[in-house]
Amino acid sequence: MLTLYHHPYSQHVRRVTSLLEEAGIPYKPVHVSLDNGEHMSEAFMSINPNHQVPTLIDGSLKLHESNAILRYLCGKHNLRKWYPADASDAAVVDQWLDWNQSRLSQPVIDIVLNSVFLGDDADASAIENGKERMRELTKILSAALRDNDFLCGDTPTIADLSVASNISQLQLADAVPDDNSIKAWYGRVCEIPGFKKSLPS
Ligand SMILES: N[C@@H](CCC(=O)N[C@@H](CS)C(=O)NCC(=O)O)C(=O)O
Repeated sequence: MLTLYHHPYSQHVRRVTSLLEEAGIPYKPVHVSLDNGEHMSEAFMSINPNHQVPTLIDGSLKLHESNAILRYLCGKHNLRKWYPADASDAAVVDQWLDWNQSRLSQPVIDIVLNSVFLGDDADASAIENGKERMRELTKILSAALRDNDFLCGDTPTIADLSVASNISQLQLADAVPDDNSIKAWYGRVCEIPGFKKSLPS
């Protein structure tokens, strides 16, 4: 059985859990206490030297990077509706997966970490800077969703699970973009049972 090292408030884990739950793939969740520094332990670093969750173990395969894990699961379990076989369709999914990592991720981390988790150590300028960057990203995401129910067309793909996991993180800081297309799309993703199950209770 697969083992997934996770933390309930990790947006990067959330996208993986969503897919595992939605596809009904059995897995053993192992909680890594980021709060107590367990991710920096020798034992965990031997599994993932980047000291990060999610980390997936499947037999002899040890895999980190949430989007790589998503693609692996789709390939292994032939989840073509979540990650299409057609090269151009898959490329559009990849585009949004990469956009999520390279553009959306950091402002989300800056806003949420500093507004919710760092307490007295919070950096107010990082929050402001993150919100400023979010204004541009909101326009890009909103335009992509204007004519489509989901990022890559009429049905959800792993791109939606990945990007929506960051939007759900913004909810913690009450910073979900105030945009009708994004809110309607996020509502649709939240109706996906696997995504719903991945949200912290
Ligand atoms: N690029 C990685 C990022 C994973 C990540 O940043 N995980 C956070 C939790 S949300 C973590 O484990 N942080 C601990 C650390 O970086 O030391 C991915 O997509 O999986």
